[in-house]
Amino acid sequence: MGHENADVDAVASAYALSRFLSCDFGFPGDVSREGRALLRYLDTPYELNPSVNGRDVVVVDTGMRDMLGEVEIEEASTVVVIDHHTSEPDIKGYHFIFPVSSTSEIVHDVLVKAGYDMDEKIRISLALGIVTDTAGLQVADADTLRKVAGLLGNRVVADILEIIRYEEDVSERIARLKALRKGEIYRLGDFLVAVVEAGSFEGSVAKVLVQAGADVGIAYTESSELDRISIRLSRRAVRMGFSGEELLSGLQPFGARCGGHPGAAGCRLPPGRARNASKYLVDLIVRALRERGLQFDVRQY
Ligand SMILES: [Mn+2]
Repeated sequence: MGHENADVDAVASAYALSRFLSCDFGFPGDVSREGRALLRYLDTPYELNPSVNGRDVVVVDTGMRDMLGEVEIEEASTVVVIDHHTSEPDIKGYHFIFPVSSTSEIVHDVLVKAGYDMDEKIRISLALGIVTDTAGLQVADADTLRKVAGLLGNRVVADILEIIRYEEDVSERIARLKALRKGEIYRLGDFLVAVVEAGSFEGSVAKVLVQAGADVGIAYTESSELDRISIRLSRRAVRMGFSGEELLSGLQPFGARCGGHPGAAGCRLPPGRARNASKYLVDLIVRALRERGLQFDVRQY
């Protein structure tokens, strides 16, 4: 079982492990669009919001209870967590955490050690899991690259990435364009933070803010049921030691359930809180920069 809004790494790991273990696989809540594209290619049945009562469950790509949504993991018989995120897991069970590129890389290593003969679908899935979790191999080291080389066979990366490409619909493109004419820009010395109310497609909107020049892009949506915040960081911000996942973890007082990586993270909050929580994120960034000894006035545009 992967995590909520399962990304390609989670889908690939869950699929490959389910083939290896001859078991079912599934995801809590929804699957990301890229994840769904991979599932279409795999063309294999999977469960959404599986009942885990009395079943043995391997949770992949997260160790955090909050990332399992409605799934009552406490009802499972045996729980194993396989993850590459280094945060201490709070899901009870057997933990196998390795600080490598992706969960797909861990699953790859398990299958290779077991002498399991991976077919094309497993190899392509795991390659995609590694490629997407390493920003298109940009942060993959030699060891990881060697594994991807083995998985690719005679295909090229651009070729397999076509599998998870999805057509952006017109409403997503409008949400991105609208982001460019609204929101607040905070200048903290030469560090720029942009905050926008997105309405939808927060991840996509936050990304466009960074592409347009922000060091940190924050996009939020408030709704009557559930608020969402997405955060994206420029490479420079990550190099400076900022982490989107870490920043969002500061939103626990708002009742936020968060997950992600240094460069990209997201959270869900009870309704009516995302606007203030986003402002609070700006305060956290201001504080973090000042703690580094940087002196500046906060200017807002
Ligand atoms: Mn991952």
